Amino acid sequence: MAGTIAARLRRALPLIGVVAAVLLAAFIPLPVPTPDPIERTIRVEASRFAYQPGIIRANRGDQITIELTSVDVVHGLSVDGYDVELQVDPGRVSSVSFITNNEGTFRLRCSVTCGDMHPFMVGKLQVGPNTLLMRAGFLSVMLTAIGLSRSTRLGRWGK
Ligand SMILES: [Cu+2]
Repeated sequence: MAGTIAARLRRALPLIGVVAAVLLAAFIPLPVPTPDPIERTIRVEASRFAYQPGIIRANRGDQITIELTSVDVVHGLSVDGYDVELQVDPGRVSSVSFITNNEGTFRLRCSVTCGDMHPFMVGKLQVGPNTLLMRAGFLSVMLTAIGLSRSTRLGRWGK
């Protein structure tokens, strides 16, 4: 009886290892060097119906100043997840400063109805390092290690 339980456990062991590796990869705090916060000014040009640049990248804790200009009609800019909202007349500059405290990807939206495609006038604010790729790499290393340890163990039993 005890033998069958042990055998079952032994068979389940690789699966437990894989599950543990996936959980580790998903939640382990990675030794990502956190860059010192900096101040940066980004000039964003609004036109119907896009922002240029469309993606603003920052690290957590940076002080961002967005200088918004418009080349055609009145546009706005608000950032999901942040208390940021500004409007700009064509040919003028409006600016707003804020600290990127929230990590993740946030949508920029035009807050002034500026034409047919206005709802599609969006951009992105990306805050923080992208650790997804590093986590995937870590996971594949772990799985390879589990696979190797398993095959060497089987080899030993074979003798
Ligand atoms: Cu607009």
